Amino acid sequence: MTVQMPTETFLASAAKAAKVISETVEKDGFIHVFSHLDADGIAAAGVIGKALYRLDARFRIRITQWVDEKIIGDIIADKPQLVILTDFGSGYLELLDEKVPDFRLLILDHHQILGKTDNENFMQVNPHVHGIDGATEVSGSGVAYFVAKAVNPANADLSPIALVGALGDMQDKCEQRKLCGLNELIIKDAVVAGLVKVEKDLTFFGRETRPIHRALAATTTPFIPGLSGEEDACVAFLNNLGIELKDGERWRALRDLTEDEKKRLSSALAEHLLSKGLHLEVANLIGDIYVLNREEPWTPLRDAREFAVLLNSTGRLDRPSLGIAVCMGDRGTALEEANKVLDDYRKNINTYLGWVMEKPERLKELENIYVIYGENFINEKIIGTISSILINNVEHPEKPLIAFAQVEKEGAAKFSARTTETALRKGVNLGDVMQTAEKFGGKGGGHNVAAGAQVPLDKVEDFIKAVDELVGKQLRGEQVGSRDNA
Ligand SMILES: [Mn+2]
Repeated sequence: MTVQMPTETFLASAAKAAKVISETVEKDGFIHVFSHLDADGIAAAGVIGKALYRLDARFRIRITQWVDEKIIGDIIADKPQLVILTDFGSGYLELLDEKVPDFRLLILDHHQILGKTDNENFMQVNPHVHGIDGATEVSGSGVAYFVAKAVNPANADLSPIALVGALGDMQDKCEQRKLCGLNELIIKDAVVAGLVKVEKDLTFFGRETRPIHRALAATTTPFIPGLSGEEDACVAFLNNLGIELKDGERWRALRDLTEDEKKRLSSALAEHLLSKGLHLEVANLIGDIYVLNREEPWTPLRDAREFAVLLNSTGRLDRPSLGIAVCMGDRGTALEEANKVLDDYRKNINTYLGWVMEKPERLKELENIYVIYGENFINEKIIGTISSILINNVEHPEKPLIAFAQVEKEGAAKFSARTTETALRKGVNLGDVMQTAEKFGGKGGGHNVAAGAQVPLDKVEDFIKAVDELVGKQLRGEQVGSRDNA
């Protein structure tokens, strides 16, 4: 008897899913693709979209924030022969089984699995089924990539897009911001195909292509208040440090800086953040950089992390089709438009972060968590980005951060929760914690490291209190949640 390794059984399930896709296309079946609206979801939709396009399939792609009644309604109305859910779905098995049990459904997801179904029309490719960590080892676009590659090995050229998705989901959690696990297989494909180079440096966007002040201004992970998005301020900041911007006539890029200059720069940044009341490990500024070397220098597509921000911006600002088109290869109008959306998005984030920092009651520290009160000022679709940014800057890294925005017309508050490695190691699992929204008439779930929830507006304070308590329990090593197999 041979014992199969997790990677093998995972890849075998991707191959099965690929077969379902190919068979549907052979019968000229109509395919509905639904995907999540963050960078990873858009990348996943781009990967599957391109694979279907190459098969000459009949298909349609929709991007949404949740698996909800709208999706169910679409499926029932249009009766596709196959439904593919990417980057979400595993948290909604019972809902789907209840509402659309007779449809052929393919779930390509990496979120924790909630509930059970033995419906034979449903097939799921999810790393958690195989004991692989979906929070850090493979993303939704990565799962989609393995399926696409099983459909046709030529789809290996979509590997950079899968890396972009993984970085969008902040899966670079291995030592020095490396991607690891199944993501490493994807990197290998991308490097072998000559599409990606991996380098180590300060993780500013455009280390070899942008003048240093512009690289600094373009960087959003970490977000640096007063510098991110503000080129003039970056010029002044670098001047103050005595770092020359030009070498003769030529702009200097990050790769041109001496080791000493880089050291000065990173400690000055740490100090700058501290002066804004934010903390940052200098080590977090240095790491693996994934360069898409076939992309034009100076564009946001050149650096995989920045590419992810561009995709995220199209999703968050209601233009996800631009992001999908870019993933599928459009370097014309769609890219041009997406660049404008990215600009707007950076401005929005600046505004929101400035707003949060303006008054202490907007970022509160409780016993076990931080809470950002976004009120109805912060856009609910951007609340996740804000929490992702600020979790890197909190004073006590063992405390997770939850942020919420109020959506008056839905009578609900939408929460986004993030945590650090430190808290994970101490046993925090936000996916389990957010699930407690159900007790307050809402819903929630996600990953151990990043999760979301929505609850009715009048239950916000109760929910926050419950989350604070649950995280406290997890930090003390107590079991939380009702899930049996996630
Ligand atoms: Mn994802």
